Amino acid sequence: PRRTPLIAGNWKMNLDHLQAIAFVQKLAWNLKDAKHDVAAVEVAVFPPFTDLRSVQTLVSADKLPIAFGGQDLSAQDSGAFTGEISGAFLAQLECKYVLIGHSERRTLHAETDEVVAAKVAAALKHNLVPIICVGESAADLELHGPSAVPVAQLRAALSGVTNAADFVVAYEPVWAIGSGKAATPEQAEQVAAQLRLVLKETLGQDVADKTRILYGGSVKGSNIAGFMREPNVDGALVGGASLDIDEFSSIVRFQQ
Ligand code: G2H
Repeated sequence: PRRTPLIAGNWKMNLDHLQAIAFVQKLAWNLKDAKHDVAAVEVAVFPPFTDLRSVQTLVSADKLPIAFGGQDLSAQDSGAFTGEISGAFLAQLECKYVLIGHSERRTLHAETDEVVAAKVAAALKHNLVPIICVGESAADLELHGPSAVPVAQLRAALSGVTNAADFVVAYEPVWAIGSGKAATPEQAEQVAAQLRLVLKETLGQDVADKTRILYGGSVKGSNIAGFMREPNVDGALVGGASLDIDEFSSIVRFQQ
């Protein structure tokens, strides 16, 4: 089954709103220059919350072929939750996607599988497409092998999901994040195939066939093509290399 590849740039806590505007303008220019076909490869950016309004304004004014989303959301809709951002707010800003359960949220903000599942439900409620991030640490890898932890995390995240839901899975081995030491395409494929089996078991063959599974962890222009050749890898979640306009553009053009 054909799945449209997705190249997603997770800016993390980088690029203020002026830098965000400059970046999106340059990215749009590069895509136009390369006659980029979004039907062939979808491009998305995940700026800090404070940049989203600027990105939305640029994208909607010029109908740019760039999707965007938040790096997190609250499981709640509104109320006394100081510092939190609701899925309703993200949807109002025309976010298409939202990252959920990134390893930095899981480790630095103690997000459990239950919290992740609640956030997935909140995203779907507000018609956002969750990008559910899963991945094992170096210690997990040694103790349980490559796919046990990501498989368990995905099962937990999907516990409240219905058959019709549109979502994306991102496999990001924690040992490969920001380390410069990416997984091999074969390692990524092995886990992605296991994750697709989970999709089939929990939500059926159609969902397993249509759902995109991304690889993340030290993706760059020089290694993207190898990942994209794998049958179960449908794109990439890019951190550090998504902040460099030339590097990110070369990742988007992985087919050339
Ligand atoms: C993993 C990834 C993007 P990087 O966190 O989500 O970051 O590409 O810097 O390893």
